[in-house]
Amino acid sequence: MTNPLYEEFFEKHRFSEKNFLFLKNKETISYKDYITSVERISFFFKKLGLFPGDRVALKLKKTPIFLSIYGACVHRGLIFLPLNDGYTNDELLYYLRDSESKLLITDKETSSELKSKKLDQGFIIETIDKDSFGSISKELIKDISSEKPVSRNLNDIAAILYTSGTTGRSKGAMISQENLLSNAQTLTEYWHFNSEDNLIHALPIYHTHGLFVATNVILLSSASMFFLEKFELETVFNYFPYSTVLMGVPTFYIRLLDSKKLTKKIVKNVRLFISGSAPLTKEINDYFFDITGKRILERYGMTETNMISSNPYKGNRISGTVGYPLPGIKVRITHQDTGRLIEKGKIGEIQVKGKNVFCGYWGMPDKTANSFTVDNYFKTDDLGRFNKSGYLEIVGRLKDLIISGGFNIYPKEVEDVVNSIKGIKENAVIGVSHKDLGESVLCIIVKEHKVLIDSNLISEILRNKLAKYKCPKAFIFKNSLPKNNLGKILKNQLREEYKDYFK
Ligand code: MLC
Ligand code: AMP
Repeated sequence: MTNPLYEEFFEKHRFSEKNFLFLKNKETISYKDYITSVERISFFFKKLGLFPGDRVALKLKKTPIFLSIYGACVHRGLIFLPLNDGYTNDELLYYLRDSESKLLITDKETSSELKSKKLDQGFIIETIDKDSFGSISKELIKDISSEKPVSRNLNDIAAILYTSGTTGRSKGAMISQENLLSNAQTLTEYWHFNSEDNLIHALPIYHTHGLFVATNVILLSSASMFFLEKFELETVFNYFPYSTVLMGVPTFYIRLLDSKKLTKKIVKNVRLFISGSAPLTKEINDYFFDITGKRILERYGMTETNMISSNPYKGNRISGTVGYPLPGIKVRITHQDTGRLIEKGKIGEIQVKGKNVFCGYWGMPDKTANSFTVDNYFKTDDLGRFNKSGYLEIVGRLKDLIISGGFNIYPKEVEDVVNSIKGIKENAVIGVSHKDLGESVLCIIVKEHKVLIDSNLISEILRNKLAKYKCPKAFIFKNSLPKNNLGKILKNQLREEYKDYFK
């Protein structure tokens, strides 16, 4: 019986007294205790009647038990399906129904709300609170004899991560054991992770960055993490002297640079600063280097592909680029209309092939087929080029997507909700440059004639339907929107007109 992911990430730590997590309240969790909780939860899943391949959805705050549930799913061959804890019930129910999840693990508040509205049909609910109390916690104190992990092979699906689409419904990216294992092995080696490392983990753990890039690399290299509930500037500064690596989105670095506490001395022990999920400007990267003497390593990835490229660990890290394709991963640039390969240096769509690339969208064979070329390259919808030294530069996106503080927001999803509000004739949602978040969401609205509706009311309606990070930070009312001859809204014109709005 084998289960490659369980063996590489979890099983080997079974007897290790080493600290896996350092928590803010000064508590620590050893690898051994972590694996015990993983196996107890796995046993609980068995008692619930779950079978390999069943989907287990999580909508929980960031706590250590989240990571135990991840391990338990791998142990039991279940498909791990983490969700943003800020999702509204509408959003949550879409994911549960689309994935046909058998189990939802959430906080008591969400559970009571779903039950009281009779929305808990078709799945079991178990609870965990912020303080790790709830129906699952009881299982953690039970003494159970350990069981062997369920047999799995590298092609089996280990997780589904939902990613929104420019059009239509959100898609569940099916990620196999091989996708996760191969990428973690590559990154561990490329970024020189070892058991002496202490990573500051301040990212959310429902996205590939905080979950798979950060956590898997730590598990594989038997290193430790300072496990923060979220990015808190002061706590991060307190941890710097004891840390060796920080992984973050550009907003982390923008906020660090805003503080006078950032000095060469405080980051003396940090061997590596990594940035990804959104573009890191050359200015921020160079300024960080001026202040700290350390060059941030920028890398590029996607939910569907895990990590694709990285600046080198040794050698020149070039700001404004995302480095070389990672070992074993093929990256090519093709003409965005014809799909033909184009000359080096020219801009086109970035396409990717390798063991890192996901297995398709859950229940969407047509969308899956459309996302791959005939020779099996994944079409990223990102625009880029290779510079003369072979470094990849991302220069734009074919998809209408806003990346705010590392979170992806699809304008179409927000526009549809705004349009559904009575009294609104039409609207356009655009991303506008923002000092802290990189880009932020602006909504330009045309109201029906003589309708009394203001931004407070619209904002309130949106907050009931969409996670907060998707909600526009400002609304502008106009008499009309600029359009071309075919009636398509000219978003570029709007982006240009409002480019300084958040400055
Ligand atoms: C929080 N808010 C945001 C936001 N984060 N709004 C827009 N964009 C964001 N990124 C909202 C909250 O809902 C809240 O609204 C208000 O802003 C303040 O919330 P907060 O909790 O205090 O925010 P803060 O802690 O400041 O969070 C900002 C952040 C965080 C940048 C630290 O968003 C973050 O950790 N982002 C990382 C995202 C990430 O991991 N992406 C990886 C995706 S994977 P209100 O109304 O209540 O005030 C991927 C692939 C790859 O992209 O390559 O990695
Ligand atoms: P997601 O769908 O949340 O996984 O987001 C993936 C997208 O984030 C990619 O397709 C890119 O558009 C963007 N992205 C990730 N890393 C970088 C980076 N270093 N620079 C620019 N964009 C990035």
